[in-house]
Amino acid sequence: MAIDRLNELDDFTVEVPSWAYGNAGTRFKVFRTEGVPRDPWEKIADAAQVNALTGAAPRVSLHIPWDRVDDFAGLAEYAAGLGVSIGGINSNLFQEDDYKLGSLTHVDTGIRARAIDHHLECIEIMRQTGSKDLKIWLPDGTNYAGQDSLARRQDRLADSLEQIYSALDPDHRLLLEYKFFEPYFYSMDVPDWGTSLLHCLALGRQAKVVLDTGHHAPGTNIEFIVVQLLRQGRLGAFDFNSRYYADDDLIVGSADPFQLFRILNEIVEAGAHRPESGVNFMLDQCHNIEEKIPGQIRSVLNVQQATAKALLVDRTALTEAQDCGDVLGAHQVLMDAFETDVREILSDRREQAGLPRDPVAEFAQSGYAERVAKERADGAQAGWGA
Ligand code: PSV
Ligand code: MN
Repeated sequence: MAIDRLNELDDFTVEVPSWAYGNAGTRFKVFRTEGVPRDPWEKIADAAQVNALTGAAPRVSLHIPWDRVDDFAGLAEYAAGLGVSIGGINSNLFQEDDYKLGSLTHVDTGIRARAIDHHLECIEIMRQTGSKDLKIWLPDGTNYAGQDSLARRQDRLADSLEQIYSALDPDHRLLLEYKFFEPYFYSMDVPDWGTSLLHCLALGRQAKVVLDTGHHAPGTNIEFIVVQLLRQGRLGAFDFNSRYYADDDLIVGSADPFQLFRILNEIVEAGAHRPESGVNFMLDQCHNIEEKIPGQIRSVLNVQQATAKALLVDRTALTEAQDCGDVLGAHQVLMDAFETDVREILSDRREQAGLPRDPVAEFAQSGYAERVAKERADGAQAGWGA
């Protein structure tokens, strides 16, 4: 077992989403939780707790307009003071009446221009916050066959993306996320990794694909998609979460830890866990019924554990077994790593780094949750759409 490779975890980090700290729910009910942040500043303060306790979550993604503030440079400075930086800037094209029939794909040039302008605003926010990633999830699609021309929608999308891409700075990236259904159910305009990749290839080197683990049909072999995107140098980022049914947005590694391991095994095999690879390991989750900060800590630890197991895989033995057709032998090498309990080793490593052995327990004892519940008793809590 490749124990010494665990040092490669030293600079393996996970980006957390600002929206994970606000209230969330389903279309049936959004539950309120005491102490939930009321604004982006408080969301960042909560995210900084996750980093302080895990040492592995130094960036926070923002969602615009939810996280719009008057002073973005000030927000980035505030974040830096708490030991974190601003990560990806997520645009939002899913909450405007104008976008009912499409945003970047809309037939009306005025509405398309509005959607493009929103991205120009996001790019300006990137300049002010030092963020390098513009993340676009396109919620456009149709509900009925024949409702619109699938081909012309692609043409309009390509043109809109080109206008956004040309506004990027040379060190910016455009990250295009795909999703096979929802909010539309007959067709989505970026339903799969192939469509996202084709648009990225047409745009240029600064365009990469985002793989959200909840955005595939059941049974999809996600690690295969990871391999293909890495082979093309076009895997820009993950939105990690877990699903049982659809886009459940549950804690990463909770529903299917083996799938998470298989994904990270391909990542490690390709060396893409290293920061130089440019793959941004982000979370995209909602904590509807569980406490949010502990939920985020658990998520970071789950990704770290799966990565540790992937690093433990005896790659020499694996290749040997694979090359001589030893089917069960090769499978066993992988399972040996997956079945290794790495929790104590990771606690030891945290302790050596001056971090708590058990970040979840440490948070519970810290009194932070009780303190913010009092401080934030008044005012409107942040949540879906705010
Ligand atoms: C869409 O389901 C999505 O995965 C996109 O990344 C959005 O920005 C995000 O969820 C909002 O949680
Ligand atoms: Mn996502």
